Amino acid sequence: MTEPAVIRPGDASWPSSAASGPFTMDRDWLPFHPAPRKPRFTPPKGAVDAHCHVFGPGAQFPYGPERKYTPCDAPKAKLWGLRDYLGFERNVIVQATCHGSDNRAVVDALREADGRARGVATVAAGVSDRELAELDAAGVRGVRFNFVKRLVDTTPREVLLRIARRVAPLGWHVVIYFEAAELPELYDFFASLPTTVVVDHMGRPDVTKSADAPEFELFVKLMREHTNIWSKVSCPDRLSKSGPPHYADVVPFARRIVETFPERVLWGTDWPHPNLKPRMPDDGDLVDFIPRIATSDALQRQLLVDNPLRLYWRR
Ligand code: 0GY
Repeated sequence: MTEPAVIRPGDASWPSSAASGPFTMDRDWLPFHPAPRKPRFTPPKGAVDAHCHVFGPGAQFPYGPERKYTPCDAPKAKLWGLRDYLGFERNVIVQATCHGSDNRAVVDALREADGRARGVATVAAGVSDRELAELDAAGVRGVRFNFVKRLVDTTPREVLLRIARRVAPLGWHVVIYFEAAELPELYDFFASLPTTVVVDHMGRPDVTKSADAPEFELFVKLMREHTNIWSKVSCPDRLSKSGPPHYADVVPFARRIVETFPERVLWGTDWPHPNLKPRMPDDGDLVDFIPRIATSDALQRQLLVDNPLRLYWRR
């Protein structure tokens, strides 16, 4: 039986079916929400979910030997279904660490997306010009550098800088993922990157501190002093201690970034929400977070349409 090209929440085959192929999903893995609700907020026409992933399916696109977790499968058909269900038109698919630097699952999704998706890859130091050209042709527009120790082994900074210099002539950007406590140490390295730089999830602030406290001030300073640095105002579900459905404690942080740097912010669902505990978010709640952090039509349009189109769909 061939799989339908789009599987939506509410369809019988929407709920997760663990990991296929020779893989066993981690015992404590939480699959994505089995029945997300429809959001109340309607995204503007052309809206982009600029941070999401595909996992496998493992039987077709094996999880990488260097991975730190084995997830449930989260195939492209379900990503397209979620996109439609939540009211979005496009996706930016970010290579997840469970696939290492084997970008085949992302590339396959991009090729099927008919121009409605772009990608962010993970590449090894020895990546060839031909591989980069193939990724570019598929719709990849950036590479991700991950500094979160539970997700990846460390890559030396000179290697990362070399990769950044290789992709800069393609017009690609660098996505960086790190914990707020690491920012003082990484600040100068980030400032030295020769491309546009996009920070995942506002640099993961500790939201039990104030959005005006020194820790988040340092992140705001990084963005203020380096106009090539953007931020995703994503993942309230990862950052919040107050929790769903409103994620109230994350609002001051995200709102500050949206209002201070309206032309350099992106938003994404982070579906299928890797490693999230103790509960999966309802993706409808995540979409309803948007009007709390981007409080006017103009800000919402910049966040969801203008900015991602400028960064990912210039060509
Ligand atoms: C995210 C967050 C996480 C995982 C990954 O590539 C990944 O495995 O990014 C995480 O565990 O915090 O942005 O998807």
